[in-house]
Amino acid sequence: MNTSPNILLIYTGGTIGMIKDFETGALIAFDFDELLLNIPELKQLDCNIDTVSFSTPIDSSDMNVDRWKELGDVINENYENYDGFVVLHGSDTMSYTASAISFMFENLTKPIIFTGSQLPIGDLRTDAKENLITAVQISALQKKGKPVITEVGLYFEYKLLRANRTTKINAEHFEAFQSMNYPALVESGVHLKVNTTFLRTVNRRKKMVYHTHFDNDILILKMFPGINERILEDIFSSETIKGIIIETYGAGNTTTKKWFIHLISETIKRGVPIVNVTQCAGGSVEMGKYDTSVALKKAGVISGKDITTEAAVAKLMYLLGEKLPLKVLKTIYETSLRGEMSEN
Ligand code: ASN
Repeated sequence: MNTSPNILLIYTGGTIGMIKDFETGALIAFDFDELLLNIPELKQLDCNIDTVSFSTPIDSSDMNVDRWKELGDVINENYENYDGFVVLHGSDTMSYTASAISFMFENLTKPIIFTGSQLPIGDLRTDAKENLITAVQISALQKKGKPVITEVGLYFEYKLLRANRTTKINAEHFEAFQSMNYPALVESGVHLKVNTTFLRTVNRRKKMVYHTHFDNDILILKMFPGINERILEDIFSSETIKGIIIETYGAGNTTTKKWFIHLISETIKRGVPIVNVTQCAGGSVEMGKYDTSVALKKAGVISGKDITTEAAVAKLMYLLGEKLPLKVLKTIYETSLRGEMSEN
């Protein structure tokens, strides 16, 4: 009997599977079978790999809520039949999709590993082969017949990171992602070093719950000195917006101008949640630490703590989709659900 782990490889698009369009010179997505032909090494791995592809592979800049669901559905429908999942995805929005998938799957007991590459798989200097082969290997890691990784991870350039802690920080280097506020889960050198203490633990008795209602009526607002009152009034008065993320300075600071604080508190009073996330790559929002954020706290702004903007977007869409009363949404938002923020 073949007891090797069964892995489902899902191709959504991205540079990893692209070729040059001879007419325009631009990179376009191509057929998944050709991608596999470029990596015969996959056959040598000690696992059974099945593959499935988006009918039209896309550049990840075209990802959206419907496609997150399309991807989630593939995983959900195959959840019982596989020991692990590897998702090939463009790097540009990989952190957003992987964060969204982490919220979609509650009580995950299997790995969902995202990977991609900076250079197409057919390129001589490609980083795609190492990324893909190691991502598959990691997804197949087992201890006593059970998967070692039981969360959504992102593997790129020798590191497995918790996906909802990542940000794409480089469009040039092979090391394209960073996780400033949480250490690597696995490091790939001569050996695969699993940092067991940082892995998410699971309660296998709890049933996996698949959530699909993501509400994208949201906005990210980045603070900058000189931000314009009239423009903000126009935007905040929109009836369409159901949630706002403000990217603030440092530990969660904004201008203390009266009009701004008034706008924030009136918007929250209207029932629109506002989340405070820092513009800094590392560190945490601490409302009340400086005088400049005391008023935000009083107005009922939600603390995003040390969450990334990518995970903040996915979490807000997820919780809005759950149609919770504002108070409950605030409490749940400030709680770590999938390891996306530190507890304190
Ligand atoms: N534009 C590509 C994408 O995100 C970038 C990549 O995959 N490296 O689909």
